[in-house]
Amino acid sequence: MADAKIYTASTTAPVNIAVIKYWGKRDTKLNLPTNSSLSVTLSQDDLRTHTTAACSSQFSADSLILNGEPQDVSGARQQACFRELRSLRAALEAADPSLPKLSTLPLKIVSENNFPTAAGLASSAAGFAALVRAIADLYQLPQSPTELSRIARQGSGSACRSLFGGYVSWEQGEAANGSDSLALEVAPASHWPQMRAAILVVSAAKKGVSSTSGMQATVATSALFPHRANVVVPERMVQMKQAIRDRDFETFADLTMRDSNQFHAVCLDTSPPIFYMNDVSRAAIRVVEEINRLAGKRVAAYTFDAGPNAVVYYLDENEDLVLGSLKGGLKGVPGWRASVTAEGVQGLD
Ligand code: 2P0
Repeated sequence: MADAKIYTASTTAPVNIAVIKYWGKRDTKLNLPTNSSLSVTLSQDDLRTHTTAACSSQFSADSLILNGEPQDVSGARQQACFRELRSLRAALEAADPSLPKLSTLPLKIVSENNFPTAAGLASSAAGFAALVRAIADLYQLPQSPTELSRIARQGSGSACRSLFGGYVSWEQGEAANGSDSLALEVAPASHWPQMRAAILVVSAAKKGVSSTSGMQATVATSALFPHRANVVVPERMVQMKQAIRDRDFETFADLTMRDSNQFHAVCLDTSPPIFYMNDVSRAAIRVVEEINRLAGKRVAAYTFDAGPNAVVYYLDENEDLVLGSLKGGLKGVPGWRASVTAEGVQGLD
């Protein structure tokens, strides 16, 4: 009689918010980017995906349930992750015939976000990082977070950065097969524990233009884009890594704000133009610029992804000043705080 056991593993994965932005693919199938990027992983207290992966001969087909809603798993992204993880498991099973043959069993993935999905809060990053880690744990794979980041990248580019906590780079790589396009830890969260991030939820609505289609429209039509990808970002990656190593908040803040603004500039330079920020987003920029002007130095840094919501980085010594000014200057916008997490994905079993 066939083994009808249900094997399970659960995990949580954090959101990461880029300070040097990923925008543009050189290979849309493998999610290979046109430039490297760098992010800060946020605390799981506020924003995280919880995922349970199960496999059993009792299941009839692969399935995925996100926030209680069945999702299509036939898409290339999910299929790529399932295929790669299964082949790693199959290699283990081939090397040790006493292992249960999990690689051939249907998978059932159940995932919950504790924040709005597809609202520009990096939900796909946490989602695919959790999916990959949960299945890797289910299969008891020995691969490192960097090795798993190659697989998570194929689910969603930014997901590769959520395999680590703290400060994480995604090195764009050169290989056509993506073997060197992976995430590396720049510094753990403990390196700079004073870092804080305030998330201002301007809108929880789904974004109008998906990142995947928006970035390809930018690659195809923006005249500014090649300069950003080929000249500006490579220099900024070097400077940002150094600023993090030196715990130099002024430089970190300057680069973060410039990079957010340049990302939104190439969106505006896309034809037709893409607008992710709105009037409240621009009001948040003005408040942060004013905080820094009054302080006489950069004590706060805004950044915006593919949506209107702001993330403002600051050091804990400036918390009262920054949060007080944001609340005073942006009446009615709920904000909350998330410290930088010490860990990336966490196995729960
Ligand atoms: C980032 N974003 O670096 C940038 C900044 C949005 C703005 O990564 O097509 O959802 O799944 O690889 O990862 C959003 O893009 O796109 C993103 P896909 P993804 O965080």
